[in-house]
Amino acid sequence: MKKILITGAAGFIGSHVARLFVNKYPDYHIYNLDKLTYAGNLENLKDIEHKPNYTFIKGDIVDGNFMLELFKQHRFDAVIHLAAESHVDRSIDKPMEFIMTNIVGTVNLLNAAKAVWDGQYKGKRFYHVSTDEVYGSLGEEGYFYEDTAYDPHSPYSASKASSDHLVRAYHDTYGLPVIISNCSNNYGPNQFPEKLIPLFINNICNNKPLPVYGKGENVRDWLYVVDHAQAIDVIFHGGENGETFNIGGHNEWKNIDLIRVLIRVVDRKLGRAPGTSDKLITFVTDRAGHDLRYAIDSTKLQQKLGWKPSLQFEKGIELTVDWYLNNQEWLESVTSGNYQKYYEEMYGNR
Ligand code: NAD
Ligand code: TDX
Repeated sequence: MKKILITGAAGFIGSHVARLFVNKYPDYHIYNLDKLTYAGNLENLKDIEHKPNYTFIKGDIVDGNFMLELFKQHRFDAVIHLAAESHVDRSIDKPMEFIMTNIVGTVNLLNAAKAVWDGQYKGKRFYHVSTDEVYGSLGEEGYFYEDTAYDPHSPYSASKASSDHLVRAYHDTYGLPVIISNCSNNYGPNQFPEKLIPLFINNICNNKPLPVYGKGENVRDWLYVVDHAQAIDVIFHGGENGETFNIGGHNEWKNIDLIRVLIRVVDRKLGRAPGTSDKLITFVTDRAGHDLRYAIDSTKLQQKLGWKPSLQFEKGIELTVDWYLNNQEWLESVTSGNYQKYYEEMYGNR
């Protein structure tokens, strides 16, 4: 049985990746290693937590000794590394946690894999999940390609860029069998309500202001989270060591246009007259270092491994809004800290 360590699988994207792997590959054992920060929530995994091929381990990737001992104990065949501090605004406020988790934590994982695999790399894989933000910002035209030079602007994106460089360095220097993907903005169920789409759905429901940074003219390329999980599956199994793949939806939206779609869909589902929530739009001071535009070219992934996004954006937004409207308890528990209680009840002091 293949033993796969997925880091950060109590978070947004990680939970979708863990669900896909646990259900699709009964002959793999999935170990979810997560610190359970504010962003990690075991309720995201309720439907798989009792499966025989799934184990949760609470731990911090910043603790290098702990990571090494864990590797020695379980002798993982592969790592899919998603654990990170992931919110740009928090990185502007408090960069150090991003440096520790995203850079030091990644190096700890690389060191543990290197030590335990000890040059026996056949059948081994270290998959690092990264972001398109490492490439910096585009103007009105053009795309990010796999060989676009790195040019990060926020502490978050600089910490992810740094971790990408280190992962490649361990491949080039020690031969570690690594693979990297850089994905555009994800949206969908289970995203913590600090990111644009879930925050604004929640605020529209509660008639709270919608804080649009600057003029709302920044552009993001949105991908449904399950499509990202499927891309990770395809790359994990079909990519070659040392390769990079860009993942994106070819689905660019100016923030203000996306916000108007959200307002229209949420108002309709709540039985409000069209345009009711337009008045909630509130232009606020721009984010410092705010990247203007991200757009991914994922031709390599589509042509080489046959992946493509499965969902039209309109359908994805309907599914996402429905999920948040039907999961008010989840929203309350992730924002109130109740999930900590859930964790203690479920897992005690393990
Ligand atoms: P998230 O913030 O929802 O989840 C991160 C998870 O990592 C949480 O469960 C958290 O508890 C865990 N974690 C944080 N610090 C840890 C530590 N020190 N040790 C162990 N676990 C720790 O993030 P997400 O949006 O699901 O992103 C997952 C990964 O994908 C990140 O690496 C991120 O950079 C990347 N990514 C995200 C997006 C996006 O749009 N959200 C796009 C491209 C790439
Ligand atoms: O309140 C807000 N108002 C606003 O105008 C928030 C939270 C965001 N925005 C803008 C900033 C961005 O232009 O919306 C856009 C999207 O913002 P976020 O949801 O914070 O995402 P972004 O900064 O683009 O980064 C995301 O995509 C890449 C993820 O958070 C990263 O983890 C991922 O790597």
